[in-house]
Amino acid sequence: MAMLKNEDPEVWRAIQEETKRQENTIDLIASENICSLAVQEAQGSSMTNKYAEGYSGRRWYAGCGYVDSVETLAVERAKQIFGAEHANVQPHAGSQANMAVCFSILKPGDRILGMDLSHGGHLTHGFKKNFSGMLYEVFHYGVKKETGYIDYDELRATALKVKPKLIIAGASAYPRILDFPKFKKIADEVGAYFMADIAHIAGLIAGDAHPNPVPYADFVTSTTHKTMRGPRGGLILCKEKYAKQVDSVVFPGIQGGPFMHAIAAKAVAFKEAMTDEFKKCQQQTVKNAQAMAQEFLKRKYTIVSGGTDNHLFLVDLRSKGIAGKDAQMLLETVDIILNRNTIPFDERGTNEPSGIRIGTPTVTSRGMKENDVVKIADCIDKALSNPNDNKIKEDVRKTVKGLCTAHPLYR
Ligand code: DSN
Repeated sequence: MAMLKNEDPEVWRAIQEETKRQENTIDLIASENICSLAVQEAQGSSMTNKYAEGYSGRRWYAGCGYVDSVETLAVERAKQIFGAEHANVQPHAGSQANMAVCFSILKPGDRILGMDLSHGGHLTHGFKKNFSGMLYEVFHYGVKKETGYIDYDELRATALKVKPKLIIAGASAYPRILDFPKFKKIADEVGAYFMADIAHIAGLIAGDAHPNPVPYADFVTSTTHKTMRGPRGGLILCKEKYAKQVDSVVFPGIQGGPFMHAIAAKAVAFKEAMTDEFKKCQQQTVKNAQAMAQEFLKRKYTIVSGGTDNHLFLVDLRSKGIAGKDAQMLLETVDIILNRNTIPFDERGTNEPSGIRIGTPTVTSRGMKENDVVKIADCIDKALSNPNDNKIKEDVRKTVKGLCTAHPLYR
């Protein structure tokens, strides 16, 4: 970054420090990951200069030959990975992908049924301060109190009662397999569209570590930067019969010029996602989450639903006498980065929730295995159990440093 260093040392320094922070901390934020330097090179390329409103071969501007070729690569690779009939790689992020699908099939006031935010759902699945909650009449389903698994009976009963026009599967904090055939069956029964938001689990699906909703869902939306390990961005997959309406909502409906540098980076990430290395990493991500959840169970922590099938799990800290936010802040002091999270039926509310969310995509991308993540669980347990013991916290910091040094960000 010699040019940047010379021209804008303040920004250059902040970027250096951020890279160092990432190198020297254990990142357990379930929605984060480390994209390759090849992805970052594509993202930081001359394609950021190009306006390309429209789609490959049908642009409003001249000079689009090369950006056309990368968008075509990204589209074809996305279709191949997920077995989809149509892909739109232009959404700037997951929220725009969800907005585009909603705008393509719903009118204001229509009913939608999505997972409750406080049970693990996403803002764009009907939160009242999000476009989805403002424009549509929202109904929610959640998990069973006793098991932590989605209550499909309740979901079906609600669907039969309210007859939503759209049913959304997908979550930001749900540790279990999503039963896409079951969602589809309920959607068919009530004549609803079925959308699967796979933002969190797209990489797992690409790596055969979670079932694929594409054969069942009318629309599949995603981000490209979580388990998918690409640049920050969004993606829509759908049946061919919806292609035109989805494309015309993305552009010109809700977006202008696509971010061609990001689309180039998506193409690179999709190529990487077809490798054996990527698949192994996704499967290891799940094994690591399971090993870590098991370790917490051994240490008498409460894990929502008793474990995990995917890349994340939720620790209910109520029995440990520490709030989620305090745990998050305390762990940051020992270089472990994660986020507080509501647990289902949380009495403390969303601002001061009772749990933490732990995800293994980043540590797995760094090459960590079960024995490493068990050490991380030990570090977390030690820090949470001894919040005022500086000696123990110093030991934890040393262990974290050792793990980070042994597993550099880029290998
Ligand atoms: N904010 C993301 C997450 O952390 O899960 C979801 O978009």
